[in-house]
Amino acid sequence: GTVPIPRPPAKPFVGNLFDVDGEKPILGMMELARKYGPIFQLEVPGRSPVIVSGFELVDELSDEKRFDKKLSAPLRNVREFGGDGLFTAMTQEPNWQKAHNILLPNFSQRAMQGYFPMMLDIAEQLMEKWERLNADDDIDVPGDMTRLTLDTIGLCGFDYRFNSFYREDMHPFVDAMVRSLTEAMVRLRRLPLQDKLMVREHQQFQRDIDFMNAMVDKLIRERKERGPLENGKKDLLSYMLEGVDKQTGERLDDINIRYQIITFLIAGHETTSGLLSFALYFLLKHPDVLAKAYEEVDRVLGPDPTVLPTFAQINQLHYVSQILKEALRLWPTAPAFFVYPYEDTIIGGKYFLPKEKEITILIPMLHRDKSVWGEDAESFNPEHFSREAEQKRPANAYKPFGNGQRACIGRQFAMQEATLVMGMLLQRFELIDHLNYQLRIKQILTLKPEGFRMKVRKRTTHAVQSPVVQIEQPRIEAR
Ligand code: FDE
Repeated sequence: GTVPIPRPPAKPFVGNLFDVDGEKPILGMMELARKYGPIFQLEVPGRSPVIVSGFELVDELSDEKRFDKKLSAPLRNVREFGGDGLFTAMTQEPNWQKAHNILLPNFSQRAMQGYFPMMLDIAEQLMEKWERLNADDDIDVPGDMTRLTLDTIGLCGFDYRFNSFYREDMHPFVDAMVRSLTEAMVRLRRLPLQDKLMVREHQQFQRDIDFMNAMVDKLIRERKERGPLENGKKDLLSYMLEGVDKQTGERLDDINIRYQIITFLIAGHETTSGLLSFALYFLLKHPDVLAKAYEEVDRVLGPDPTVLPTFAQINQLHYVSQILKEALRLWPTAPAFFVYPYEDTIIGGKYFLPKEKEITILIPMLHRDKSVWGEDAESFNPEHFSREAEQKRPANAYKPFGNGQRACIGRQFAMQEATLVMGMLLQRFELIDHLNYQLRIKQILTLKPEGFRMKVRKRTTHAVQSPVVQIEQPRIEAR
């Protein structure tokens, strides 16, 4: 037999709409998960999402024979500007498979080498900015990380320089994007009639969408006029324009390419900037971890910041990558994904789910499940990603990049970018927690540490004086 899914008590008419904080719905759901357990159901006007965070249930929901990605209410709102781009397309739409086939090879480990010089270009701009700060200047960490990640995806994706480090304010694309993402999220809290009355918000939403479309359409038009990039250089846009899907023999059309570009600009920078910000926050609060990270960076990159890191060296920063993974465990910056069952089904041996039911996978709580992460699941400890720990842990315990064929296509891209930047920062700077910053979470669909500021000072002492890896470098590169 089946048992009912636990439900927090609901109020008439609005149900649980106000049990979950409108500005930080993920934090509200985390609290409910602590109270009601690994599965519970909310009552919100028009829908009744099931929220799952226990490992065993998520493990079952990861079975792609039974479950597929759901275009949930938040994603349907994002679809107004993401269109049938990869993120907001349904798996069954022909454009999803087509774009997936065309673009997947451009995110392989091998493809990453091609993006490396462009990533380095933008990373150097961040280093130069921080090197030139005065002793009393402090840093808006998420702000600078957003500049970095936007400029990186702009350059690697579309040979476009947002030049965010050359301006005080953010590029107008960022404003339009942040406003649209915010609107996509706060709409969920409005009752249907109430939403109809938000005329100004709807007009602003439309203006922002028009702005993003116009900017991106111009980029595509200009590239078509100008032809391929010089010296055989390839960016994502070249692959989108040239790529042919082997399955159908078709190319992507211009409207779909527009949606892909907007998707990549958004997906490629919001989440990675949050990842770098959380990782820096954790380093500030864990001097022992920071010391180990310095030790590794000095050993692998050497003490001389004028010698730029190579692709091979960045791939050797294992401890740095453990730190990043651990940051994504506690605060996965894309904190939820959604699935539905193809057919009526039962999970956990007792919970009935009707066909097509929307299920939210609440990643931060999955990542705190003590049955797989151990008693110290709540604390920051990069040893959770030591080789032995990773081997022992079941695959579906860690899902910061989503699941299966609909998992993040930019995973390697984001990890390479973040490891490079973290390595270069640690090679150069001491981190100073001058405000004794206390973590507050900001959510605009993705998560970031709110109001996080710190200072840096150029490092004077390095653990290792001679760069050991420097000697091996030519050999590694020759492979
Ligand atoms: C995707 C993704 C996901 C899934 C979602 C769902 O399921 O709904 C997730 C969870 C993610 N993603 C996450 C993340 C994190 C980070 C750091 C990132 N991510 C990053 C990035 C970068 C880039 C470029 C990207 N990313 C992109 C992307 C895309 C396109 C997608 C969609 C895919 C398909 O096909 O579906 C994703 N991403 Fe990420």
